[in-house]
Amino acid sequence: SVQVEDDRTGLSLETLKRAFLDNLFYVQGKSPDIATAKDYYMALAYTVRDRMLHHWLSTGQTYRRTHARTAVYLSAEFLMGPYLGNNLINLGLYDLFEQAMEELGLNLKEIMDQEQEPGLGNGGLGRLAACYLDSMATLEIPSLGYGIRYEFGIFEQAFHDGWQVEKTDQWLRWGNPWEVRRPEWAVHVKIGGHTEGYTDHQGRYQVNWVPDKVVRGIPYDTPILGYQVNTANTLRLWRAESPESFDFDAFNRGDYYGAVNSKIISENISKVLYPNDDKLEGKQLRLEQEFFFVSCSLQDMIRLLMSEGLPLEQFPEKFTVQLNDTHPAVAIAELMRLLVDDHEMAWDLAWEITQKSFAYTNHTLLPEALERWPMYLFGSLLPRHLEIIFEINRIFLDQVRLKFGPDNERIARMSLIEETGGRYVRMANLACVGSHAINGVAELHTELLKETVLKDFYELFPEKFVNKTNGVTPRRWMVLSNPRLAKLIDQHIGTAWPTQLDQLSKLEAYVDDPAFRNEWREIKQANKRFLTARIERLTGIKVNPDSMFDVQIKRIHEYKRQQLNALHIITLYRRLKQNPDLEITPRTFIFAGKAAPGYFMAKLIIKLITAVGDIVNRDPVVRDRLKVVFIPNYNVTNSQPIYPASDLSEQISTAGFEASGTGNMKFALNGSLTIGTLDGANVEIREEVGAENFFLFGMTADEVTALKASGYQPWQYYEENAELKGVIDLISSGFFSGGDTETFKPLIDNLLQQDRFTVLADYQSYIDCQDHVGKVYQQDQENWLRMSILNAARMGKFSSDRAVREYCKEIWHVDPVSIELQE
Ligand code: 26Q
Repeated sequence: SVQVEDDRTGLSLETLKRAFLDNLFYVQGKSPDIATAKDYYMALAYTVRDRMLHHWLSTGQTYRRTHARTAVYLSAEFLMGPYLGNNLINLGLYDLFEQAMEELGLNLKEIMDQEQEPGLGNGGLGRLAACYLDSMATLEIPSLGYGIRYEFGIFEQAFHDGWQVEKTDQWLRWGNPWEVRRPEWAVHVKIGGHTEGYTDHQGRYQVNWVPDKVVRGIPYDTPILGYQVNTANTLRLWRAESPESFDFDAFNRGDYYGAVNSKIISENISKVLYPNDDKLEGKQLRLEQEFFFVSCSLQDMIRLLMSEGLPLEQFPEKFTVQLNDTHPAVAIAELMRLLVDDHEMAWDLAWEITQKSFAYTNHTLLPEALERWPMYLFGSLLPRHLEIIFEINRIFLDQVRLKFGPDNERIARMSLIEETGGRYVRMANLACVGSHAINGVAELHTELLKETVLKDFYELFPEKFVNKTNGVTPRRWMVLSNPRLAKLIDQHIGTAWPTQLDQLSKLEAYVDDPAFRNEWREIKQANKRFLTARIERLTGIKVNPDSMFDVQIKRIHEYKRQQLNALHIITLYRRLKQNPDLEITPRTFIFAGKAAPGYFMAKLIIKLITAVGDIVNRDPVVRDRLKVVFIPNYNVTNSQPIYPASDLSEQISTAGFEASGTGNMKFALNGSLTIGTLDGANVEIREEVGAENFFLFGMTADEVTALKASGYQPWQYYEENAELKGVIDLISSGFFSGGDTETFKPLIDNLLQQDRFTVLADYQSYIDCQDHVGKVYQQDQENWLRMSILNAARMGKFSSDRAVREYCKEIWHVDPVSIELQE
């Protein structure tokens, strides 16, 4: 008899095709003759999702049954990128589905292009959270990610006249097939109001928080598959709604408008992601977001603990909670409140539980990015938490006095409350005091933390400080995004490297193998041709795939120094104008990245780049030797074809300012060479790949500090360097702004007068290094290829699997739990 495979789980080609058409019919309500590209995407997404549910349910059951110790990643941002391709890779079903689609006359890649990625993060910090979820699932680590289900993620970037304009991101417009709404686990979150003291029946003093608003948090769950394992963990994102019963009173008074309006106000909390990733704006709604998702998540953890029949005292054995920067740091006060007020636990025990539960990752050294909230604002939203923070602070400062004596300046610096020039709650201080571990994200960054922003805390708690150098997932950033290179690697060193990235070192044996070298070169060329077509489609600009692809893609920031890159382009352009027959290495300069909408200087840097492109790309003298393109709307989707196609990776931040960087790792992994400063993880990348395979320039962090201490005078560099002066003068003259001398004046004035990020001081070193890069690319192609292979071969350390293993061993003390699929 004929055995028919189940539509939802069967894996034969015939079943996949039938299941896909069934989903198209029964979920989308379409037959192929009227189906749109979006319908095909949705039908395919459901077909893949059906094949994940066994993994997901079995994983949850196993964790509950075994009381598995769980790593919780609390993050205001998760920049997950598109799911479809990644899920197919992790299920091991990519090739099969590609064939099934082909047999239906469809193209898998084109269907994948239909996905609207959830842009629920700004950049590095949010993407790191996503890579860590992938690694935790792959390593079979019981884990939960908690965050916010923003209705509008990071804005979409468009251009008008070379300026960035922002459009709202409508990622949910077509529905999201990857999430499941779980209203049965909704929780209530209080906001505002006041506190009242009372004495309970046992004669103990208690505090009651009487809020003036309550919102309902609804969890939306997304399965996070591990690579080639049965584990499917959960990403749980909270949406804010109004409690059904909340405005009953208003309805009864006949105040229909008021009741509906209060619903709208509640929903505002999860409406939009704040697009700043550097400067803190003390916005009330932002603090409400942070508290909202933290309170929802902690209540949910307590529910899970109790549903396993475990007592509250076991919280730190069941969960270890990683704070992704200070954005969720109010969790420390909220857990204290839940334990002390709601569950009537003694303060000292609650504090022990709290400190045992939390660990804090810092992602920045920029003082203006450190979160601090005006005390009146904090107290008006979270009156009880402010009292709790005062009490934590009182006990903590006694501890400081005990160790250091009456050092009032130290006390003022370490206090959880800033009191000079306005009063603020300092979230980094709260995070340090309430956590048992504090980590930076690269070796240099951790050292600088100990010497600068967290020095006092290091002196008090040296044992809490550890380094955890960032990593990236090789599944998305190689297997999925660079399939040709992944296949070549498979053929030479086997297929274990995606989960044991150190094995890439076996590629070193082939560095002189002519056949392997040829294939390596041809794959890079093919990737460049593919990107070339994409660039033409997106920008209308035709670039030469044989030119060097010189790439800087990341958020636009003065400290990341896209403006330095622009000065180099103008330098080359001037050289060509002065000597049209000059031999130079043909280059395509590729930029992508968003500027925070309120960050004027970052937007001006974008305008400078597009303005230089407009001139250079059209000038016949250049004869296609230089091209400048700005790829719009940088996000995970758009970044994936760029890394595999790049020759040169620009990692040129002022030393001491980029905490780690993770793009730097994606480039090197894909065989791109780095031009970079000794900043963040660049230092460790250079150590791994070898100094001879890395283009180093610029001052060290110590030299930057020393230069500033000695009174940095940027205009002297301008006056003493004729080529630099020529470049700056050309911009000032209005050459790139249609004769208008005002447009770029703020940028130029800033460089000449302040130059906080020492662009002019590093200019010559950068230019010299770039001249060298150009020579090697042009005149020593064999060596370039060798360096490219060695870079990839030596990137094993930068897998997020290594990073997650270190967190597990040294901070979380969580062990893997393997999953058997249940019937
Ligand atoms: C804070 C308060 C209010 C509004 C927004 C914010 C906010 C949001 C996002 C502050 C900072 C961020 C993001 C920071 C970030 O992405 N940092 C990067 O983290 C990466 C992962 O560790 C590092 O590799 C980068 O070096 C670091 O810049």
